[in-house]
Amino acid sequence: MSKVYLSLGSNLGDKQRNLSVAISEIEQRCGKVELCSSFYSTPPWGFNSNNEFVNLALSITTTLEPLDLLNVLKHIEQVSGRQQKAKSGYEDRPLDIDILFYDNSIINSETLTVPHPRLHLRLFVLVPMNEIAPQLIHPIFHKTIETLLMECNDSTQICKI
Ligand code: PH2
Ligand code: MG
Ligand code: MG
Repeated sequence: MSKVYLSLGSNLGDKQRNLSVAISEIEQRCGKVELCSSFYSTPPWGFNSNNEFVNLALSITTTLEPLDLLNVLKHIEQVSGRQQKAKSGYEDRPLDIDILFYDNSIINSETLTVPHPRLHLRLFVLVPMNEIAPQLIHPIFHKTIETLLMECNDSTQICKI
């Protein structure tokens, strides 16, 4: 059984509903949802859009291997109405699910990088993660989430819903 941390985000449609549906899909298809953060309203990071995001983090226990888990999560994104990804850059989306951590694994395959390579740069990931796992240690930086949050230079305004 593996312990996995996920980041969920939505900035199109009924965002909170998209996320709630995603959480129950994850529970049905991937494994038990152990912890779930609050929902946060966050400005788009890394691209311009008028549509604010709602973001959260959760932990699950799963028997799925990393690439199988990725495929199931992609399927859940597509069922939520997400179109195929733009060729480059970020875009608005009804649902995005990213694998942040998979046990202590470091994975660099063509389709999956774990830990998520930009998680330490993003308050919309670190603030929800700090709520559910402040003492979790990043297997590459060897720092806790709490420390990564203190050291993060992101100055965007994010607030609990
Ligand atoms: N996801 C991105 C890019 N920018 N910004 C916010 N606030 N929330 C996101 O989930 C997000 C983003 C790429 O997946
Ligand atoms: Mg993402
Ligand atoms: Mg993604």
